Amino acid sequence: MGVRVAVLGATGAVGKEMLTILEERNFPADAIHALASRRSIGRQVSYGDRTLKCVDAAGFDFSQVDLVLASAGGDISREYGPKITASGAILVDNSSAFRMEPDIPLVVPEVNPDAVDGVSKARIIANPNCSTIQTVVALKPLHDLAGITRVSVSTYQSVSGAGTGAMDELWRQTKGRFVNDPVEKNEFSKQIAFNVIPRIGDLMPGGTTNEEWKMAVETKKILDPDIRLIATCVRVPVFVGHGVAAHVEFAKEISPKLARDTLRDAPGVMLVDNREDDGFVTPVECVGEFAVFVSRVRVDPTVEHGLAMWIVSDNLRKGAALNAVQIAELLLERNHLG
Ligand code: A2P
Ligand code: 11C
Repeated sequence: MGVRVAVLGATGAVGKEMLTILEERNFPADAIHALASRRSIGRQVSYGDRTLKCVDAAGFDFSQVDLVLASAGGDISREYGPKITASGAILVDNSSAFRMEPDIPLVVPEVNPDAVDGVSKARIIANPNCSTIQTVVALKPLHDLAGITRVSVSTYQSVSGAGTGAMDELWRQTKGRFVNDPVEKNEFSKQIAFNVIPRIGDLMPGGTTNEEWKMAVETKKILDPDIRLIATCVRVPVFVGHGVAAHVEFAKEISPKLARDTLRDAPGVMLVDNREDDGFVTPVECVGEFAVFVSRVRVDPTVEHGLAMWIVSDNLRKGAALNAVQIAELLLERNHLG
């Protein structure tokens, strides 16, 4: 039996990828609806070779669908979540609105697939933050092997993580530099073209940003509550693809060779670590790919059992839309849909 699906935020950077990936992976959709704001009524979005006309989410009857994949921001998810679940549909939500709710599973299928069975409580599954997803996919097999105790990450996050408006801002500022236009800032508080910004999300008391906080608490919820993680999250002038430099401490000895051999076979991971000048993956090379790429695995000699590595992935795909579609596939496999 097929599933009736709606994508909420279908005109957005992630929503468009959700539609593309549902089609690419032959998700058995009996019907598919593209929902956005009233601004987008009638706008066409691609679903494989077909085009769908967007409808206003506000007027949509959610009892027509079994599953909603949402990526329209936290406020919209909070507004529509109760309506969606009350109508009987399951919500897979890409925003941060519900991630830390105890009754709502936060799922990365390669890491904690069994958590999807918790969907019966609230009928919502939360999709984690993009930089968290790629980090835990790479860490999980190493944690199983040698017990991770602490992680320190610096992220290099592309502007698409902040949506279509942010991509447009990088483009405009970059172009503007060559024709001497003044720098206009709407999406980012500082210039992003030819610059890097060590602030993603709002600053919290104590000086951490909420993006950094999310990486720490989401990693605990998905992978292991005992793992301590400190992050510095940085926006870089890249359109798509997040990089993460991770320094990982283990309870037990783990050699780079064993780590590489393990990562080579790990689900969702592509090891590209050739120990030559170009033997690593950069963000532009992972655009459009499904995998989390791991490169530059090496000893961290400053701690007793430590490894350093570089982790990169398409933030719109594995970091968002692909992970959401994989959750939908899991829900289907485990008879939670239909
Ligand atoms: P719209 O294009 O109609 O504004 P991005 O993350 O790329 O910025 O995309 C945000 C997505 O969220 C878009 O699809 C946008 O639709 C959607 N969205 C924003 N506000 C609303 C709303 N009030 N109701 C439904 N969808 C919304
Ligand atoms: C970024 N990681 O790159 C953010 C986007 O909690 O889902 C995703 C924010 C979130 O800006």
